[in-house]
Amino acid sequence: MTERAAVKAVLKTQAVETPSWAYGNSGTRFKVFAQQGVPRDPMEKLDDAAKVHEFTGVAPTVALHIPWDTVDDYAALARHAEDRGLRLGAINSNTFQDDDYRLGSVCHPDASVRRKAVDHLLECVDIMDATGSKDLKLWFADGTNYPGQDDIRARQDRLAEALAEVYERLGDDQRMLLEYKLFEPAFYTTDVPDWGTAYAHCLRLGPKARVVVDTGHHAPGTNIEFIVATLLREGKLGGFDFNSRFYADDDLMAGAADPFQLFRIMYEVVRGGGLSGDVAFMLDQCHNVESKIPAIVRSVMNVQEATAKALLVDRDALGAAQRAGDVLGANAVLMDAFSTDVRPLLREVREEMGLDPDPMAAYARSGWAEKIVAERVGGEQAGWGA
Ligand code: PSV
Ligand code: MN
Ligand code: MN
Repeated sequence: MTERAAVKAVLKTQAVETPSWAYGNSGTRFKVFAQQGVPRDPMEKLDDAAKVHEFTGVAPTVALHIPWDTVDDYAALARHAEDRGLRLGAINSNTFQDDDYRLGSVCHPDASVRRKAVDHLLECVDIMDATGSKDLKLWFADGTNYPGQDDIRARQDRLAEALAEVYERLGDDQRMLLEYKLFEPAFYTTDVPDWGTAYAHCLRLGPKARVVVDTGHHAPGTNIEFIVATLLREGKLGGFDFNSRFYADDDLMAGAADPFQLFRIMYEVVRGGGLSGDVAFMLDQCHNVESKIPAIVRSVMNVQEATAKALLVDRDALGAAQRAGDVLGANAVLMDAFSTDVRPLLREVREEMGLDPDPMAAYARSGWAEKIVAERVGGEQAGWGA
């Protein structure tokens, strides 16, 4: 196989998971701009996700968020997905939208609130059993706003206890993915603020617990690819929530703000064997002012482009330059790959997969956008402003 053919073979097997909440209306704390034709229920979110997969060929799974995607029959929802060539992906818990969670959920000082939160997490595992989902994705809004508000160490103990109970409930082929976030909604301490805290908890829990890297959840200037390299090296990288940011947790389209950073991350993934392993590549974005389905198609394509460039790095030449201490030579090898226009290669990949080489144009021609505007009235909000 030529090198080009090998790169194309990897790209054909890539899988990017799209989030159900990206298909619904969303906004900022100031305003949710309702768009026409957005899904009215979880089934319609899957119908839209099926279009993203139909035109990109590499988005076969959809993450759910409970209770935003609550249905009576999860097995039926999984069948609805299967009928459209999709599978249900990670189940995302929600312990941040109930009045009881004002002072936290699994870290709350009151044991009855902690019980309620853990019960919700256990219910999410029940849902995984019904949907066939492999991953439980946990993000906690827990934290404090003022020094002295609560005991930082006691909150870690409560967190560990809650995670251990949920971990025990996981089936043999189910995993717990723990996500960290520097700040927001808490502004003084956050209980899982960084990869080190998440890693420490996952390490104690065991092999089924892994860390999720959301690219929007770091301080400005953080070297995310270093975190990725370290977690992969330790066998603890569970997956990504891809999105891009200019300031904080902006949740813009992956690869829009800083394609070079996405390339550097994907290079460490390739370097660490993360493409052929069990790392989940998820999007976690909101499309507040742009059309949602094309924005998700574009994001998937941006991840593909970064991956293609990462695969094109001449690793033999890079290694030789690194061993020789050739700083500029090594940097040039990496930059050559980043500067390559991989769009023709990806067009070929799509043609060989029986797809239109231009997913954005193919979606626009498909008539789906007009159909959903005509047929769907009163679409739902994703949950953030709900
Ligand atoms: C909140 O910051 C957040 O964006 C986290 O990244 C979660 O993954 C997501 O919401 C869904 O709960
Ligand atoms: Mn996230
Ligand atoms: Mn986030």
